[in-house]
Amino acid sequence: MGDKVMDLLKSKLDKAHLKKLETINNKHVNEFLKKVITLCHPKDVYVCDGSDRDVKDIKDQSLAHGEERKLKWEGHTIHFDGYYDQARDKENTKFLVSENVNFDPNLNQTDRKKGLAELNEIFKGIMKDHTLYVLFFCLGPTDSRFSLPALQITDSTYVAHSEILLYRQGYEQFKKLKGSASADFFRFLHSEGELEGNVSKDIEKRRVYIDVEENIVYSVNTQYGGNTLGLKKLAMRLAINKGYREGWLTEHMFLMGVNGPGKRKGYFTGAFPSLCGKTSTSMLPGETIVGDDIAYLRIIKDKVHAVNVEKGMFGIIDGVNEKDDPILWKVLNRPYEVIFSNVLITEENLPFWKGKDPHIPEKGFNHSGQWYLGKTDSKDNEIPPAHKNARFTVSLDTLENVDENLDNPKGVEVAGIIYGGRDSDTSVPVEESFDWAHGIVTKGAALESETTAATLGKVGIRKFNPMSNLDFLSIPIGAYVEHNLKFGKKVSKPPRIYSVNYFLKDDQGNFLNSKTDKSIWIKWMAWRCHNDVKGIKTPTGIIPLYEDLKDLFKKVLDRNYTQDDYIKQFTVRIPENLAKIERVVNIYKKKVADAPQIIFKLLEEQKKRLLDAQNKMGDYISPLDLPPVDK
Ligand code: SPV
Ligand code: MN
Repeated sequence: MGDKVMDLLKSKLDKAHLKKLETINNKHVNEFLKKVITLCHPKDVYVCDGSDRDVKDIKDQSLAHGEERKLKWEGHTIHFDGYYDQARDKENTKFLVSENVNFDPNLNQTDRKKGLAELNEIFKGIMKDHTLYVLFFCLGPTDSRFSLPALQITDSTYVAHSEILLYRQGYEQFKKLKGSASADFFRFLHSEGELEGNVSKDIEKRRVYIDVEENIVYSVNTQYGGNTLGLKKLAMRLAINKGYREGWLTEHMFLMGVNGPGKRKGYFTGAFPSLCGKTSTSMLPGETIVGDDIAYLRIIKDKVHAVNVEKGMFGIIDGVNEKDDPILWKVLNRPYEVIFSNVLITEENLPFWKGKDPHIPEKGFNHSGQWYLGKTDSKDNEIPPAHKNARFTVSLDTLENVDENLDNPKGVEVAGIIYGGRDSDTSVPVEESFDWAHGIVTKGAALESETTAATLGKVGIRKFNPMSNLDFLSIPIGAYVEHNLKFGKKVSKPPRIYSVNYFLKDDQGNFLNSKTDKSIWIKWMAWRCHNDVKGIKTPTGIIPLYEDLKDLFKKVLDRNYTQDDYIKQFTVRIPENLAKIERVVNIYKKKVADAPQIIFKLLEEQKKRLLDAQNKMGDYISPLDLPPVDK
């Protein structure tokens, strides 16, 4: 068997590439590659060992194929995804589930045998005109308890190049696996399929199928990063399942350092659905970034530690501007290595996106082809210059605010966990939970958010999204919540849990917060974690005292924060909070067969506190009328 595998590989790979595989000497890698070659018939095979030479080859080939084009600044390139391939395709992203397995009906799935047969058909001969790239990466820092080796096979140089920017090289780690009896690494197979004008043509055969039994994800006939970058949201689904079995967490979270008085720094993770301010929070001025999208959390010596699974950023570019995003601005407007996707190329060969400049170009080239102001698509919708979900990809080490612990194998100790969503009428801008279980249930598991452009479909509809992780769950929702609850109970002093809401509006529909206020909420949370400030107890948690915020606004933003603003932002909205509890309880009752009882218990207690307060003080309670807490 082994010999047959090597014979096939010898016939398909030239000597130099074969040698790179032989050095790794892993039969699971070889067997998987043989299967893929036999199925997909690539024209040739490129094995990337992560060396500067190989990395350069891949970037050069991406330009030569036209998957990326050069922009004006050295190092800047642009890639386009097809017009209908601009976001994660939730409908066609499915778990492959074996007949006898009882899988949560809330998670999109298909019969494993049928799914594999369908993939077999779709992948057959699909790479006949393409080079197949084999890449080795490591999820999490290398040489760490958090490290997970990952093998990416793709025929897209854009995917390969993006992953080189986004993930740590794992060739050395694969060498160390030598002789291991099991295929204890994640595998990702991607093909962009046939191209037309450099974009995937057979979009109706776009599939992302996840096989948690074998730790393999298949992605085909798509290019958009969220569907194709194996180590991003595809690996996340596998890692959630693995962490569940092994007692650790994979979360849709940024990870950042928040500077307190003196040299004190506290680390926070934050889970927000896509397009809700996750990246901009992790990039707040004066603080440091470890990661902006995915974190692994493990317990080390009675403390919760976290790492960034990635080492780069696949960030949303919409709205990025010089004033609000000075650090990103520099990277996006000087000669750094950046892959732009789905922005407009102007006549000066510069990228353009909404928010870059008030002056909108009259014409250019974008994801719809040649573009001019007023151009409409087949459904008569006006095509904006850049897609709302247009992105930039950079390595975090190009950012001047990158945290010193990015690659620390131990990760960083987590002081606080934040949950945030797009919520126009219910939650206050920042609030601390009473304890771990209260936070996990009422802030994490009860999270809702108004939809955005990061997935295909309508925007502006309130959606249930526990821990912002619903799209990526590979275990039943109830089990996932329970797993979170248990995780915090294993340590004597778990991180504090917060909610934030940047999207609260008044009755007239005006936002009650400005973009920069985020800095204040995060500083307040850091102060709270160190017992520097007291708070006010409301039926739903602990909120800041006016004086502390006033002090922080002055110190951090040099702004006078008025009591009037405070009252508007921190008024407890009882009817909206009650309605939210009802919605969430209903979902857990009707849809989540395995919902732990504690969810109902804690939500019921919260409801009772809200009703008591309503009886005494009415529907809308000013924070000034509520009592401060002792600690
Ligand atoms: C998100 O949508 O949450 C992202 C981008 O971080 S994607 O890779 O599409 O998931
Ligand atoms: Mn994300």
